[in-house]
Amino acid sequence: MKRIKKISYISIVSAIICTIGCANTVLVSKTNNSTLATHFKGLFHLGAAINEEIILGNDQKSENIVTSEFNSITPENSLKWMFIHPKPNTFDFNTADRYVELGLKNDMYIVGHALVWHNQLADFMQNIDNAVEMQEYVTNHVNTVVSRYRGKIDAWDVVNEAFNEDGTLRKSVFFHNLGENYISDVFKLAEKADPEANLIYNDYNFYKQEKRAGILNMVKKLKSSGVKIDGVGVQAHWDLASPSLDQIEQIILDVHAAGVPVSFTELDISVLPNPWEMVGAEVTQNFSQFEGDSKMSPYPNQLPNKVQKQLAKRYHDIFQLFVKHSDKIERVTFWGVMDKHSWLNDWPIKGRTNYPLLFDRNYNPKLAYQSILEVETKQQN
Ligand code: 9MR
Repeated sequence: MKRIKKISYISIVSAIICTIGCANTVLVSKTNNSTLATHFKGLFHLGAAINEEIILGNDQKSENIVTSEFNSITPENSLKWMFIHPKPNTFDFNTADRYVELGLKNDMYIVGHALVWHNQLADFMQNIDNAVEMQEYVTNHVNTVVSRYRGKIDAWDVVNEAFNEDGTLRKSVFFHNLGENYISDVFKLAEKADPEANLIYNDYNFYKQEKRAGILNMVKKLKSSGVKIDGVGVQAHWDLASPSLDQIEQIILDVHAAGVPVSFTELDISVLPNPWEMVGAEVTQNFSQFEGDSKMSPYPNQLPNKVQKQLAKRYHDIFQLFVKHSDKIERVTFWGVMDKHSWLNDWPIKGRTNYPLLFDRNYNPKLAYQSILEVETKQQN
């Protein structure tokens, strides 16, 4: 079954290549039957974030791609606090349980995303102004959720996006109530609930030197005080030009120097205009005045070949760098499976048509998929 699917991918990809020409030396046609996961096997896990439709079995085509191409999954939304713990004493594990089952059934590296994050938090948590109450809720949340999946979820994004762009701590509701030690306390709670799980700090805009330094100082402090932290998650919501390869390499080197492996946890490449030079993933930013502006969504029907090739080259270059530093990289996860479902169609401007992933709106692999498979690995099968 899988083999048949793979052959059809290859013929589609070859057809695309023939249509647009093979002049670009990067895009030599593929001859072996690798999947993304097998191609990078032994170097790093290859993952995808999956939405609720996939988890619940309502999008069989995406599920087939996920189970044949990837060996790791992250829940795009389904394990976030607002869904899993909506009221003080109410937990809802229906979708989360299905997510974990899917990962176990397919022998995947299962990621939990995310335990403590100021966004997509339950309403009851938003306005707490009492340290004791906050501590009780956080303790209960981490204990209950992590213990439930002990031995099943392999890695947790324990704390997500706790830093400002200048490297200071974000004044979130957690910081407000618990002070700066809340991060180390949450890591300790997570370790207690599942001593074997990989515990990750996850954030965006690591290419900004000040932010990176703030985060990595925290990582070093945790490590030197004996708190278990097993890695840093670099979200990697990038575009065609930024960050530069040098900047990405510096991220890898600096995280490694802080003493932990790096995972690229939310990789996608926007191809749409970004006139404010705004990158990263601050989800509260609002640019509604640009909605419906065709200059801001120039490819409503299809991605021109020229841009398709730019995207493929960009992914190729990035994966070449990942292979070069594979000894420092644990996992690379795409933030979604196919373009139609990407959050980038609605951020930072709603209703655009973006093309950031490896599979197009018809579930077919794009040139970018092919270009990644053409990256030479040190341990080719
Ligand atoms: O992809 C997620 C999207 O469906 C949600 O609407 C959004 C709400 O905050 O969160 C998106 O995922 C975010 C992830 O959980 C954390 N890093 C930034 C991601 C993109 O916003």
